[in-house]
Amino acid sequence: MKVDAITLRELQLPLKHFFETSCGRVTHRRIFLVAAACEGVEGWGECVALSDPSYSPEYVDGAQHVMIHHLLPRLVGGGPLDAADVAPRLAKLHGHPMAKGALEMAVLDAQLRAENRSFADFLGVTATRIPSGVSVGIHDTVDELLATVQGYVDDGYVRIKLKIEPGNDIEQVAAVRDLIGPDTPFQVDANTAYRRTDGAHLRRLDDFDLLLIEQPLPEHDIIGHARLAAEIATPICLDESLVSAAGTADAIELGACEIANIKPGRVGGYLEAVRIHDLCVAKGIPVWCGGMLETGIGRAANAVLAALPGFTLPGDISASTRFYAEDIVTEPIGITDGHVTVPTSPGLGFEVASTILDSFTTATVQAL
Ligand code: SMG
Ligand code: MG
Repeated sequence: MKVDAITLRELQLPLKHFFETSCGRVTHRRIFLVAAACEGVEGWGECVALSDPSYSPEYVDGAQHVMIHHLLPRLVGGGPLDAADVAPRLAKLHGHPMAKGALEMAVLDAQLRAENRSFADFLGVTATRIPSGVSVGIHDTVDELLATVQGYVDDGYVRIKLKIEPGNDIEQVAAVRDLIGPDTPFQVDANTAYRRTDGAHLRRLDDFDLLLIEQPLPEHDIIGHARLAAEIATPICLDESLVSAAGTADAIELGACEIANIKPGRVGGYLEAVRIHDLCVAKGIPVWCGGMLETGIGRAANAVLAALPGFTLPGDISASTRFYAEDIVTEPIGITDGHVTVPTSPGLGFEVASTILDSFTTATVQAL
């Protein structure tokens, strides 16, 4: 396909309730979308970078800058392309998987729409629904936390994930486990908040029968995660550390990654996400699909990816209404019996509602 034009859009979406992690508190989500016009069809990509580099080195302004000044000239300089050409064309440019992944996503969406083909068909998935888990932020009080968790249990979510950090961990985990009972799948996410010396403290989490602890240590500390995996019984799951299939293979070999959180945006796009899925299946490592507070655009595509057979644990693919009062797609992701229906419409599985989109758009850049 020939890429005729690329439009970058920025949106400001207020969160229904603040979302706090050990990285900080988010009250609004700055959403960065890429629209690729290719031979009469339009494809959309959602860049998962946050507004500041608190979760990963990438952030919205940086992603836009690198896209405009470095990625796009290389991408279109090579002539017509399809989604599989995006990563190889950009490979000489280091890093920036979130910006690269958003471009690949837009091209893939356009390509599938041009072929009148669904992402589900492209991936060969057969599951029609996937289990839905919810990610719960750090709260000011345990009572407020329990009220929030009870609400999600009532909504039908099949798995609870709780954000933790030093000082907001054992007591909160014990209270939530007590509330949801022994049978509800439960996991925690530290977003790099602990250090190698915290092994004895984190071992206390072994009492609560958690599915996993996600990214306890800093992203580059693969050896530290391997040592921690030997020290505690709760399985170690990596999130921030995994930015490529090659790095994931190394982390698995070193014993640092007993479970993998796959976020397409974090690893450079859906095609690399599939490669990580395939690698983990081959190595016997369970995977699940993470979330980055995406709009219905990213959520729909994630719901298709998570229907691949290696995704044996519920993902952070909650309803569109979990974070936002309004969504920018025509059919927001909904939960029925704790499950999300796998979208099967042509493209990545969503239709953008242009009037709602326009009402939240704060900036538009004609990048190409
Ligand atoms: O989209 O449901 C979602 C958010 C899930 O907790 C979530 N994401 O580390 O896994 C994670 C966080 C990253 C974003 S907040 C800093
Ligand atoms: Mg995480």
